[in-house]
Amino acid sequence: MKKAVETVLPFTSKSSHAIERIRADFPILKREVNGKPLVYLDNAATSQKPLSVIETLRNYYLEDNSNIHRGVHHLSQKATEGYEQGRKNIASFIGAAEPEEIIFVRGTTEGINLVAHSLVKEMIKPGDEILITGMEHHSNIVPWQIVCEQTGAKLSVVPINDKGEIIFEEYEKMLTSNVKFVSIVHISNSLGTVNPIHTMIEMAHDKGIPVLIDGAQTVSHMKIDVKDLDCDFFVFSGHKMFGPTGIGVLYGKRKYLEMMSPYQGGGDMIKSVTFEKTIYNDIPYKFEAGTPNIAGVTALGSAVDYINGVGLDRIYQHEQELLQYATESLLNIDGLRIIGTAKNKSAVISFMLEGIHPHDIGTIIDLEGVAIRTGHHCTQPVMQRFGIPATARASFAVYNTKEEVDVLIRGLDKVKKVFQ
Ligand code: 7TS
Repeated sequence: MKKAVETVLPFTSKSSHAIERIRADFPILKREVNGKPLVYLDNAATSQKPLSVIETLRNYYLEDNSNIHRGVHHLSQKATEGYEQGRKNIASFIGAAEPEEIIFVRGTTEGINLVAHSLVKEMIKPGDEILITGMEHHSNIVPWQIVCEQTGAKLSVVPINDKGEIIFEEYEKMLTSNVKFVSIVHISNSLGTVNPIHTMIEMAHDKGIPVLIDGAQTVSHMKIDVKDLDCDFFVFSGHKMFGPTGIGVLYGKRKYLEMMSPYQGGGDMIKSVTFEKTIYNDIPYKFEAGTPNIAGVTALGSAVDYINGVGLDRIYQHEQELLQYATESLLNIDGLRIIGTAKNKSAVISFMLEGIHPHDIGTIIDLEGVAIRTGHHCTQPVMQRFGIPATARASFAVYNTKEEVDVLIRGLDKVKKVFQ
């Protein structure tokens, strides 16, 4: 597999050369939108893809396309190799004890649903509680509501403060013996809050409660070690970490994965089938029924190589600089309010402009080639908490620059002029 970043350059925001090298890896960043150079600030929704990932996809279909785990012929072996290499890459990327603890799913959403249905639904009783926080994405709310509806359990929600931080004393109080499962987001996609999950996991474990972490906004921005965190499950999506859409990861501790029921039945997830009885396959295959997204996993392995090539420490440092610069620049705009002012934030900034609907901001700024997200960001309860219908959101990745922040600010000045 080709590494896209071969030379390590000194990497700070002042080192525009290093960023230019990274930008050159992402062909889409060269395109224009509405006659202006694209300024892509919607990375929390999905990241752009480096050429190495695109080439891996292309090469897979050009050279190796075949089904996996079931053929002795050369192509099937090559395809299986690429797929299982993807699993190994992901396992070492997040510090899993073994590749068997990595289950490939469609994305964060499917990973959470899998745990909800194959584990929690089966162990939870009427009167038990599932605990989440007030800043979850809908995909970490609705699956639990479905489980609660079907079992008579209760969904409890830890409140957040005006900065968009978890109220810790409440979390502590709410971790009662009724709670049978905790599912929390690491980084909020609408507020940018980075939750202190290490401590939160420890507190839940002190009471013997397993914990799932929604890492959708984490893995391409911050180093994760699931062994060090000691989380029981960790889920994320490939498309937010420079990989393709339609592929995601569920990490689970072996002891849980082994006790869980299969999520779907079909080919590959079995050892033997008779009409009387089916013996399920070992993990991870027990959870990967049917032909999986072979190209997606292979290319995800390549995305991991890409991130490792750039280095997560340097990515984090650059994005924090962008966050600080963008926050200061935005706050210079009269009538601009930032929603989500936690002490520990990722480079995601939700904001409102007094008297202007976020959708109008998004539409007008698009004419300047700037892509930001507007709406509730699939976190309607967060909007309700802050008493707002929607926000405009700029979210950054390693390839973004301070110059792009300046384009955003100039665009917002134009938006204000239109509405004056
Ligand atoms: N959890 C978080 C924290 C997310 O940000 C998202 C997607 C998901 C779960 C669901 O991920 P999926 O890949 O299964 O869809 N967040 C966003 C967003 O902020 N804008 O579009 C998708």
